Amino acid sequence: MAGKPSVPAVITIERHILHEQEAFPDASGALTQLLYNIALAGKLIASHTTRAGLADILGAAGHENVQGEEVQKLDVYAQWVIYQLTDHTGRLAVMASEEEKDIIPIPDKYPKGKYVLLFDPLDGSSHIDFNICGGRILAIYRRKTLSGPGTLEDVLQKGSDIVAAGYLVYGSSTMLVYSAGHGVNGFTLDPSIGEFLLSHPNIRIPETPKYYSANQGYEKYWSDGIRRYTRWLQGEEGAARSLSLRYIGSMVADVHRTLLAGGVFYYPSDTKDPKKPHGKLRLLYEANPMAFVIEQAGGYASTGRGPLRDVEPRELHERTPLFLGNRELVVKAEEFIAKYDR
Ligand code: FBP
Repeated sequence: MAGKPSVPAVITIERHILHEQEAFPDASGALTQLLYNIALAGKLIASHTTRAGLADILGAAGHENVQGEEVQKLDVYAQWVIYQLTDHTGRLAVMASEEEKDIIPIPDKYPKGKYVLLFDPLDGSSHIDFNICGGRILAIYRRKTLSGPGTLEDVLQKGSDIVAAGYLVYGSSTMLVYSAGHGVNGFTLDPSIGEFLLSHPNIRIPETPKYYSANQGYEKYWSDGIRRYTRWLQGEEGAARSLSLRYIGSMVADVHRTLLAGGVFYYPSDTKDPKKPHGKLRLLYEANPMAFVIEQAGGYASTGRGPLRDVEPRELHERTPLFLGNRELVVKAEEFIAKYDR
C-alpha cells in the first residue's frame, strides 16, 4: 500500500482473534464470535463501572446469592449483559455463573452450540463502591454431551479441559486479558473509539518475582505450613530473599498484578469459617480460569497439594484453596504444606 503512515499497527481484538483462528483451518468461527461477544459485554459493563458514582448502579441489589453473599446492583447488571449477549447465538450449549444457584440453560427457542461458558460476572463487585477495581472472570469449554440442551456434566469439567479463559479488569483503564491456549494477550479499551486494542502482546510472568499477595489478616486461621511459607516469602525460614506484600482483596486485580509483576497470589484453606473449610474462592468461576491464564504465561497454579487444574469438580459452587504465580514460589508452598501439614 502506497504511503503507509509510520504509526504503530492498530491491532483490534477482532483482528487478533481472527488471526488466531487462522491456525485452525477447520475452525467454525464459533469460538471467535463467542470471544467477540465477551469483549462487547466487557465494554457495556465498563461504560457502567466508569460512571458508577453518577449512575444508580452502586450498592446492594437487596438480595443474597447462592453463596449467601449480598448481591451488588452491578453484579445483576453484569450477569444480565453476558446472558443477553450470548443466549441466542447458537454458540453455547449451557452457561453457569457464580451468581446463579443452578446451571443457566439456553432458552428453548434458540439453537444449542458446542461451547460451555462459565463466569463470575463481576468479581470484587463490593469494592467498586470504594472506587477499587473489580472485574469479570470466565472460562470456555467444549461440551461433553453430544447435542441438545447442555447439562451439569458439561459444566463440571476439570480446568485442564479449558479451551479459552480470561478476565476483564475495570481499573485505571479497562483491560481484557485472555488465552485460547496459545499464549496470553492483553487488550486495553480505548474509550475514545470504544475498541479493545492489543497493548500487552504475549504476556509472560517475569522470572524475578516481586510481590506476595494474601489476606494476612487471616493468618491465625492458617495451618502451620502456610504460616511458615508466608514467613519464607518475607525472607525468613531460610529464604534467600524477601518479597513485598500487596493485597487489594479483588482477585482480578491481585492476579493481574501477579501476572505482570511476578510473585504469588494465594487464598488458602483456613479455619475461619467451618462452613468454608476449603477457602473462599470458587473452583469453576475463579480458580480454574485464572490458573489457565497464569500457566499459559509460564506460571503454575496449585491447591497447595497439587496442580489445581487436575481437580475433578463435584459441585457447581465448590471452593478450593489456591496458590498461583511463579512456579518456584508455588512449588515452595507445596513443599511447606507437605512438610508441616501432614
Ligand atoms: P466475590 O466474587 O464474591 O466478589 O468474592 C471474591 C473476592 O472478592 C475475590 O475477588 C478476592 O480475592 C476475595 O474475595 C477477597 O476475600 P477476603 O476479603 O476474604 O480477603
